Amino acid sequence: MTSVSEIIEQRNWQVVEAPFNAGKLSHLETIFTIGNGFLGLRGTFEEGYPGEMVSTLAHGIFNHAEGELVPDLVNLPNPLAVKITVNGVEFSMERGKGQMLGYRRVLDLRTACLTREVIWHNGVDAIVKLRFERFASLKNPHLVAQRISVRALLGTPIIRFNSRVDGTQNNEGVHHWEEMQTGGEGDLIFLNRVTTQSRYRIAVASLHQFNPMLKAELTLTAGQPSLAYQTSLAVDSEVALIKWSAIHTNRDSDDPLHAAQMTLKAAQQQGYESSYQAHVEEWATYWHDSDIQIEGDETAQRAVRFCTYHLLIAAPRDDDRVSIGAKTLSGPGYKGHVFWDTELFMVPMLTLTQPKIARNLLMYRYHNLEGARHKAQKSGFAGAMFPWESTDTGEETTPQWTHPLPDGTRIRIWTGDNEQHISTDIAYAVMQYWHWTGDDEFFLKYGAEIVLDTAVFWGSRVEYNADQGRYELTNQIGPDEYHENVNNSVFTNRMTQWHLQTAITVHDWLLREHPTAGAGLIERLGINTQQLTRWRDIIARMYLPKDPQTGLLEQFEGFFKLDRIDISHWQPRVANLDAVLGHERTQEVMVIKQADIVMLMALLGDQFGSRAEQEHHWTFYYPLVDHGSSLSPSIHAWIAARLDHMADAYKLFHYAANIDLEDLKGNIRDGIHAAAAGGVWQALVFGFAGLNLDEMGNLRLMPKLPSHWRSVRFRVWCKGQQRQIVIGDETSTNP
Ligand code: IFM
Repeated sequence: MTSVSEIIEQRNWQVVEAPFNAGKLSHLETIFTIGNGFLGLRGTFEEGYPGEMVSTLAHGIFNHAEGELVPDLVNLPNPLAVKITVNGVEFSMERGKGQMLGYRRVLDLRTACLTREVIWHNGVDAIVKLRFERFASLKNPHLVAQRISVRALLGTPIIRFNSRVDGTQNNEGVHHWEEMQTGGEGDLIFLNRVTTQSRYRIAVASLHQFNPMLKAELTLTAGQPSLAYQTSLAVDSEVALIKWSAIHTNRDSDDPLHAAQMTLKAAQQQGYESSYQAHVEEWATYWHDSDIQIEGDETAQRAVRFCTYHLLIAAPRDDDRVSIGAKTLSGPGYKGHVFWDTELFMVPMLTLTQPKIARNLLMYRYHNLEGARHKAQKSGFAGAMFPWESTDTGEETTPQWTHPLPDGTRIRIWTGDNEQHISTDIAYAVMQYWHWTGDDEFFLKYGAEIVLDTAVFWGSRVEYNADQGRYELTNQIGPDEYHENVNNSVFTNRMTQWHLQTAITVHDWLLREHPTAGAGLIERLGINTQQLTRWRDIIARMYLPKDPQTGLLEQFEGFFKLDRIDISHWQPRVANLDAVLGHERTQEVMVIKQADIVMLMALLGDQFGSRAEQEHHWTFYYPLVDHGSSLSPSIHAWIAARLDHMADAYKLFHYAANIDLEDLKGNIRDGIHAAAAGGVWQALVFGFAGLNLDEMGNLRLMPKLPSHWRSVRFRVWCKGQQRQIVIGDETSTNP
């Protein structure tokens, strides 16, 4: 018999939809995405519905279609498509097409397996139970497996399966493919394609199995190869289709089609159960390292696991030339582009729980240094200036304009030009990775170069104001993107100061610990005594606007002169305040999009200032924030916990953790808010648990748990050792 605690434990690993919710189709497609760090498949249904957003994405496959402003992460052919007819009536959950007698869909986070069970009357002469199961193998990331069974509950129906590789998909109307081959033979169908501009080649192939095998009917329509199978069922008997699909690209193989065929052959030989077991075992190791257990709060427990799941399915395990886009591989939002979201929100969780993956993500930036150098050079600067939005080349890929508004006008997007703090965000993530892992090999060969060459950029970017005798940064966008092209954003100026200080430390470490390699790198980057002197001067005389009366840092020059408005006046609402107030008015008021000065507090901790100074800034800035970005609540939760504002901390944490499960931003159809997911982990670990690594490399805990939480447990890697953290009755950190 299953005990209550086992039932609760199972429930805490599951996201369930029951009954069917046709009105939340695209919300749930995002939620029910499966993936394995190589590819992501949205949770669309096998049979297809109007209004669905079918999406199969693989890291790194970008294409810049003619006439488009920027590249897209390309929507690949859909391998999941299977239509089923029962005595000639096509299975559908739409109203009026047969009758649904039961429905339950479950995403099991522990096994990363999506199942759906439907009891369906075909409206004429049969009732069947359909069961759909799918997983994207974590053992072999090129493999997707589906098992679809149909059991006759009433009648003796003829069941027909029509399985396709569906190449009709595009990116919201933008086409990226040239067809090379639509093919099939026996129980195999495939598509072989190439992207129009980037020339990535890709093969998607599916192999079908029944036991005993059924006769296959092959149809080769261009871009949509299909196989049909038919059988009749006696009452209470069942037929099951196993559909194996393989996706390979020329990023992983010279001959993607051949590689796909080999993957399918191996899967078939291994068999479904064994493949599934191998996948589940791999997930068990993932969860062993990355799970956080919360006792006393089921909602938080499930939401935190949901966030962790979505980060893990998007995290590239075997590829260090790709990174995680702001919407992971779960939808078309931001066209798959990579932002600061990755380094400041997602990488920290991976650095501490999956350091090899964190390293891969940082290597992506290393490999793209040439693009960053090119961007700096084009803008008249030295060193490396990373793009605000990044794809596969390291070149800037932020669009310069929005799509036309209803009145036909378009708004200029300035982030690609002026949100330059991204370079420091990346350097910060490199330093944090090095600090926690002690991975000197990475740092010496790659990390130091990122930190130093981005410092070279800042050295050339910072402007000297001779009248004031200080260094400044004009025309910037800080994290508060409501206020564009401002002068002396405190976040950017202070982080630049941190960056240059860090670069000097790195410079000295290189010469001390690795004199030959270090001197070689320093010379190659053109860093000389004169430059170091300038860096020191910038550190000493960087302008941080501050009100001398109140002692408050001014978010940027002029911020305190803006109109003060009471943002609670517009509550409750889902729309961001800039949409309510309009772009122009937003520039004139003291409303903050997301953690800005508060983000600085999170990144710098005690270096920001004393506890009293932090409290002073929190009191002023917290009421001004609109959380217009999903990145904001988790960072505020972290700082609220550190400052003992526990009610606010929990409220913000809860909001961040449920942002996608409850579609709190109203745009989940575009994909998962991955930064929020990573921020939730940080709010819990750095905020509630107060985990820190001191200067001597010792782990420190300063727990401040929500009062109804009985305990929290998690593991972190620190300098090559895994440590278990238990906070609760007996708080401890065990090796
Ligand atoms: O990077 C963020 C940005 O800071 C706020 N708007 C959304 C972007 C992608 O998540």
